[in-house]
Amino acid sequence: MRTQVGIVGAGPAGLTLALLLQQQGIESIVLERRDRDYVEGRVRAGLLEQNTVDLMRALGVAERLDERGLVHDGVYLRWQGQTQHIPMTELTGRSITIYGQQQVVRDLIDACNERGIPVRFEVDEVAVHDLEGEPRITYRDEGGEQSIECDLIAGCDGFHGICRPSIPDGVLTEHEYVYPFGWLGILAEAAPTTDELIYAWHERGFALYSMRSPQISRLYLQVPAEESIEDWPDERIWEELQLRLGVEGWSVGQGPIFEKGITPMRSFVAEPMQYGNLYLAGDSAHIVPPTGAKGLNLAANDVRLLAAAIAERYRSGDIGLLERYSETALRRVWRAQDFSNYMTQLLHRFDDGDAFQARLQLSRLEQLRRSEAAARNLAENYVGLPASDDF
Ligand code: RFL
Ligand code: PHB
Repeated sequence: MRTQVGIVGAGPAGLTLALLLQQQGIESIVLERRDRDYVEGRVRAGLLEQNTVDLMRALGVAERLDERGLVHDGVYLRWQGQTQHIPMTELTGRSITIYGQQQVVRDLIDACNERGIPVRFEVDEVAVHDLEGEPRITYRDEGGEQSIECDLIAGCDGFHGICRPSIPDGVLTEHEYVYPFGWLGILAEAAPTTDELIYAWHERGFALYSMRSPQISRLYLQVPAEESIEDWPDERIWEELQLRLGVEGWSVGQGPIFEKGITPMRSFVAEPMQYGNLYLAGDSAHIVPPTGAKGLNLAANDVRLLAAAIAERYRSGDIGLLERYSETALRRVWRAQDFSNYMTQLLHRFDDGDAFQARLQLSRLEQLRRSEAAARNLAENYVGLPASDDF
């Protein structure tokens, strides 16, 4: 088999890349280890920056997103019984949209199917070879051993994928910070009792009130990193959410919980995001803590830049954009790392509630209330700085 671009991983990065390439007349094959139901069922992110929504529209895959996405013009910060609204759109002219990653992935897979892009699910033993020369991908499916020759490989196989570890030792610099806590996340059949997301600072730890639809709430609690989900029966989750998010005369809307899990939190960047003819995109190259809601949006931005660079190579033979792909993508990656770290440091309980750190956090929250410049800085990063050729 032969194709122009071999894509490993059918998450948001791999699928979006395949569609972007096809728009430029470039062929690709997407290889995915899991089955389609598993990929579409994974509950993850839910907040799309305007840049990501624009990209989905440009790809012609935003019909359901435009119909069902919840457009938000601000968020609330809550601490010690007070609530501060950050009017994102007023401060930046941009908005965010709540639309589940599960829905994004389903829409992307449907579009690949309709447009005849091959996405092979349930392939085993994927391996990449000859990255410095004419690259090849091998894998096993029900027909036995398979091999695909290609011009370029896109490693869109997430943090635990095989592409990044296939780069020879000594090439990558890996930066990593693992936080001493995780997020327990739930989906509940409960109408949200808030119009915008609420990020709450609390002595007992951080909590976030998000949503998926007018009937479905998505909520998160900071928990210790080693926490087991068995220790969190539904009643305990609701009790803790009410304690951390509740204010006088108002409470979190409750309903049956139909999904719950704990996600560890880390910051990670591997650089450069390329080696020979292998290009990394999305979680395979970087992980951010979810407090800034950047993971999915960074994946979308990486492949926007990568697709443009690949298209330029085929159109004119100029490989300048490809050579600069990593440098360009990393500008936004590091901006998002800093912002995600800032949001995490601002809102989480660290070091057993160290009183000095807590006072610093409260002072920063107070500054967001008093200073429009501080609020605007948060808003600009949160909604995402506008996409361009070099950012
Ligand atoms: P993905 O979505 O992980 O997709 C990678 C795909 O590659 C497949 N794969 C392989 N395929 C073939 N061969 C192999 N050897 C393979 N190894 C792996 C995988 O099965 C998968 O289908 O990465 P991508 O496309 O870069 O997209 C990135 C986003 O998914 C990610 O940044 C966000 O979901 C991060 N994230 C969150 N971000 C937020 O902004 N808000 C959140 O609330 C939030 N929650 C989460 C998250 C990530 C999580 N993970 C990765 C553990 C919750 C979780 C549980
Ligand atoms: C979500 O809705 O899942 C979500 C929203 C905002 C975040 C993280 C997750 O910062």
